[in-house]
Amino acid sequence: AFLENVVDHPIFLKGETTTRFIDDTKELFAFEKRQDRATRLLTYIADVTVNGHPEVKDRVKPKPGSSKPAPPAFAKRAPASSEEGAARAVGTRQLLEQLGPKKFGEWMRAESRVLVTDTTMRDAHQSLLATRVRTFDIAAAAPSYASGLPDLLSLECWGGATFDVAMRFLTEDPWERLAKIREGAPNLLLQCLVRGSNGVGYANYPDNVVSAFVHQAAKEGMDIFRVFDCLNWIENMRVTIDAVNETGKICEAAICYTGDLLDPARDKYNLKYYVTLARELEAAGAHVLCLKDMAGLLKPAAASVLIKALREEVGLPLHLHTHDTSGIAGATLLAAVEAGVDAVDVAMDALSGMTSQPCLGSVVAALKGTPRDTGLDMDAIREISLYWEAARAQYAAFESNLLSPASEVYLHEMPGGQFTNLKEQARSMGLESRWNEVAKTYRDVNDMFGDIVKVTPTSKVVGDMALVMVSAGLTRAEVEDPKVDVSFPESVIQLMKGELSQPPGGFPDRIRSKVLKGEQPLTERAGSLMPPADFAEIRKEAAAKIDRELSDTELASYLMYPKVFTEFAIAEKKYGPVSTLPTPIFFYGLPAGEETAVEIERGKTLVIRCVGVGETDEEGQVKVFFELNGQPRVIKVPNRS
Ligand code: BTN
Ligand code: 3PY
Ligand code: ZN
Repeated sequence: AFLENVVDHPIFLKGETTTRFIDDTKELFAFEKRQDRATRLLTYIADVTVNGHPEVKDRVKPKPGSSKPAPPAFAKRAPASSEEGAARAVGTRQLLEQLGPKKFGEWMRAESRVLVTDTTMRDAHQSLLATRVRTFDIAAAAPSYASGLPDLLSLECWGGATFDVAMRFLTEDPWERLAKIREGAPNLLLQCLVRGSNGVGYANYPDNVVSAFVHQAAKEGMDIFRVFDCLNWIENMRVTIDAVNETGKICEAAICYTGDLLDPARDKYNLKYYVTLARELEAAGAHVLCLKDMAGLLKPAAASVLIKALREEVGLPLHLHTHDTSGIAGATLLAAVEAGVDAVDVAMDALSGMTSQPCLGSVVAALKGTPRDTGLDMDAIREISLYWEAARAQYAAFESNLLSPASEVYLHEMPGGQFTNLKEQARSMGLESRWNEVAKTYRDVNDMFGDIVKVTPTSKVVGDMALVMVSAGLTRAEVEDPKVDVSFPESVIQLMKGELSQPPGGFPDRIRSKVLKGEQPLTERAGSLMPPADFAEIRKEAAAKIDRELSDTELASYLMYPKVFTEFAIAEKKYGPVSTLPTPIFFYGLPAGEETAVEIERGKTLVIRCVGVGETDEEGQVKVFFELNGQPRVIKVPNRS
């Protein structure tokens, strides 16, 4: 059919085919490109059907017969009227466009409603499902939020660990995810998490890399940048804060909460500490201040004291982020509301609780009829939550076995996203029965490092060290003893050198000098000592690796994760746009006799049916028989199982 189309084409018939023929008749060749994508997807489906997906190997399977997640459709409704109702024609996104970031912050602070951020698309699945929720399921929910919950402040949907995991484990492009959410929810602010000069990675990047990343994300539709540093070192946040301010988007600077504000024995992190940071962040150019309780350590009584003080001492609106690991975070949120917090983070019911955020629906219900009513619609919440419940069922492989709240979090202080991960890591090292020891050792490492803020990447370093100590049977005293030989993980060496961030006054001498073996740590910010990345040169280097040119977003990915991006791009070339496959097919393939419709781009759908899987031949190859849009297709893949 292709050849006939070509030879029948008027240009061809007129004998005017030149080297421009392909350029001038793209419609013919678009067909071939489509065909190619289909073949690649069939190859992927054949492979995963025969061999399984490595990410779910030996893991719990979803319950058979689970219902397909169907995002609810709502009739378009305007946001609830408020004094600014008229100005807020559509949603917070339009309000930001009208007001600009500074006035937007003032609006937040003046608003009597508690403003609500839904974290389901980022922190909730990062904390409950090892960050594995795919673009397919995330993007599908965006229009439901846009129409059903137009009064939300924002959707936290990007950054943090999602950037890395998307490429590394899900073979998908994080920028494509952002574009799809942006398209699906044009009225809501989109929010992301950036680790200051550690970008969305695990150590400092050159300043121009971090800055370019922020500019690119703003260009692709990101609105609120929540910026933090893993040791609350503001110097490590300035480049990011400045970059956000250059874009005209909202700079939400975060203070990480740790320790126990009301414990006089733990006075390193006292009220003065937080208030000083808050003032400095306000002066640094923040529009919103976030209190980021990444481990869920903020108790209700402490929240009352801290929120009141921060609101009195700075003029910025205050956004509270917490985790429900201890089971008491709902009470913390209500205490914070009472104390005047402007905005809170919650996760949609079906992905809330435990190491995730408190339950959105319950918080909304608790505030109904009070002066600080959120204005959010309970029916819409229930329907959207039902969608997430069905979506979550597809990720059974990534569920942790955490069945109840855990007050032990006050001992180890692990961030929500790390708790279940580290438990799993300990399990895979055969340390499952020794979890209490791991938890206790994690705390010992914290103390040995000088009682530090633990959040990515410092939390990972503490976890690495704790696992080394438990598996080698080393105590803190032994690790600190100059006479005992310890092989420190690379991440610990990096931390002590100052490549991630720096605590005020540096790390304790005892451990630092032992880890660095006399080498001097950095005294300046690591990123400031790195030469600026030569974007043109790096673009060339990357293009050579993947054998094609890179878009600007791809270059931004490569700059953050050169190896991970390269492997992703090569896998994408081989398997096509796997992000368009429904999740059960992505992880488990297509059983014989089943059919699926795959929309590879808007309006272009492939109907794929698996007819059967053949025997393995002498060369170890298996034929998988498909129908593609009704036409028979056979794909041969190696049997690696
Ligand atoms: C990658 O290699 O970066 C992408 C992961 C895709 C793995 C596919 S899934 C089907 C097949 N089975 C494997 O073990 N690997 C491939
Ligand atoms: C991240 O950096 O990914 C976090 O979620 C920190 O809390
Ligand atoms: Zn969090």
